[in-house]
Amino acid sequence: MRAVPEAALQQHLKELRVYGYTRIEQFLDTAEVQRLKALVTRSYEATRQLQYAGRPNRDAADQVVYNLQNKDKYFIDILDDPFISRVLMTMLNDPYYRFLPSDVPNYILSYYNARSSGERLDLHIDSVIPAPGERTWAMQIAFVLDDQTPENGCTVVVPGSHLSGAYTDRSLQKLEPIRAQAGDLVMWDSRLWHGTTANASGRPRWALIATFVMWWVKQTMQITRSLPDAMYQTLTDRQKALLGFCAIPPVDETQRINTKCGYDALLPSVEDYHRCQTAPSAVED
Ligand SMILES: O=C(O)CCC(=O)C(=O)O
Repeated sequence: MRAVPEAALQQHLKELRVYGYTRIEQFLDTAEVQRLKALVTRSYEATRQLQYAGRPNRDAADQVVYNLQNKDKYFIDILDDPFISRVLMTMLNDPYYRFLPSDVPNYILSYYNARSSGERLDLHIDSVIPAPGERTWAMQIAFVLDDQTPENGCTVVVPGSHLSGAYTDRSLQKLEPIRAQAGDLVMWDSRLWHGTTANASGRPRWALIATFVMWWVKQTMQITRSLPDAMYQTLTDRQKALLGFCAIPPVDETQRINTKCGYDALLPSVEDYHRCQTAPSAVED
């Protein structure tokens, strides 16, 4: 992943604040794109027979590989890039977190999928509720693995709509297509009205979409429960925190009195978290 100069980083932050999205051109080099595409294809083939609950025709609308963090460590490593962390810390770090130093992420991963467009994806927000104002609590980043155009299911946005304080208007006709190239990184405030065009090309349009939230927001998937322990053992403390292991609510006050904690409270294995969550401490009369 290429280094982004400070002046460019400041511009990307300005674009996020004003337009609600920004595009970092050629963030990944060709080898990185190829490596990620090969991993996505392998994961897609490996999960092809899997039924997705609530989606009887799982590939009818689009193709999705869920929970990339469980599939290959490289999917986690790319999230921990210095530029991405700087931007997301600016947007999502809680300055009063206390249990971690102020120069490391305290936001967490909520949802991490690879997606190839199929049918049109209607305008939506992923912040769940709309709200105007400078602060957001959810951000999405897309690693673009195929050139995307209005013909093959590119992302579309309504610039500035993150500040509207309103749910989407799906009848809006004039939408901004993001014509990104393979290797680009697109970042947006999850309050932004966004969707995709239909993919009429007959070819895949893969992008990796990671949703990050402030530490107190409930994760979309139970990332800390489903992560294979073999993967957990390879992670740095910072990566464990990024996946939410420093933001698991305690069972009760004898375990901890805060949802959030620091690296010092991380446990040796995923099994240990399961045990903590299922065995409330015994309180004797
Ligand atoms: O695939 C895309 O470009 C956008 C996906 C999207 O809107 C989402 O994951 O919320």
